[in-house]
Amino acid sequence: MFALEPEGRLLFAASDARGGLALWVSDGTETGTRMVGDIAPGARSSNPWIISRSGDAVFVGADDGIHGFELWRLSVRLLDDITPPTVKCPADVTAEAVGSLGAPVTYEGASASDDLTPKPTLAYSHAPGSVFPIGKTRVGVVARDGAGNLLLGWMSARRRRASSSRPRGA
Ligand SMILES: [Ca+2]
Repeated sequence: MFALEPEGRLLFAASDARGGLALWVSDGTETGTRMVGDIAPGARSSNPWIISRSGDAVFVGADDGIHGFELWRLSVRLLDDITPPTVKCPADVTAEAVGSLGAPVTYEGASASDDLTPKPTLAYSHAPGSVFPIGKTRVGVVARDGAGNLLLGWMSARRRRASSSRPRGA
């Protein structure tokens, strides 16, 4: 256990079926007690070990299940951030194929904003400029803030056959 003063929070390792042994924070209330991120996703345990604090940073040793036991840095300011970013997806895009194959579709990227992270990161299931097959493709957009809160948004890109390749009536 590790007391955060003057914030009046307690950091500790706890285990539940959903997150394995993970890092938790509590302000002493039920609603204020929750897992901090999930360093080792799913039920895998990250076995966190709280080392020290320096200013806004808390240093934690933890195993994400991929890279072994490593040092992680948490922002105390971001511990209170449980609100995911909002994401604004561009309008659906329709582009014309060249011939019968798919072709790159360029679209304006999404934008995200967050209550505490100035620039949330954005990741796409199909990046702008990817080759899309003919037909409608759903594009997932994930916005992530500095505290690891995620929001998934969707947009669509439709690639239709080039008009000159459409079969004409006999
Ligand atoms: Ca946030």
